[in-house]
Amino acid sequence: MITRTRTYVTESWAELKKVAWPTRRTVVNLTLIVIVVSAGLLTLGPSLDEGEGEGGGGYVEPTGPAVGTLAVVAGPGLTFDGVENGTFTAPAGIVEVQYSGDNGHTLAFREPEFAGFLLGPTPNPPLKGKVELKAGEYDIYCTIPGHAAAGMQATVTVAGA
Ligand SMILES: [Cu+2]
Repeated sequence: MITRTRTYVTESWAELKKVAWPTRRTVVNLTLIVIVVSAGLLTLGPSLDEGEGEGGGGYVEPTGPAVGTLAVVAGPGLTFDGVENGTFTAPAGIVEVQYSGDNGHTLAFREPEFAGFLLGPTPNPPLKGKVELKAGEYDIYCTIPGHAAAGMQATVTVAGA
């Protein structure tokens, strides 16, 4: 029994010596990588949560009363208010965009500051939403594939204050 145990210990020791143990430097480097990756995930986590908290698109409506409205009707056909590539006007300031008309259409802005703003698809809510407009031109369009290209888009001109 003792002999067997001794043989086992001797063989195990021989096996252990064959194992390529990582050097101290390798262990330190691997530890640093784990720490850096963990820190990165910790930093990334909250920013991902923020994106989801704002409804995915990240668009936040301006607070406060609207100074005017921008009423848009979907259709007939692939148009806004029956006009392909039409034009609208709106006052500067907080404007409530109102959407109605044919079913199966959306309304969004091409400007990056309104990324995530989306009305419809009609008749599903939201069919109105607020945007803060400055003097200049904005482009609205229906996001359903093919609709904007067919003319379901328009320029919104905002007069100077
Ligand atoms: Cu459409």
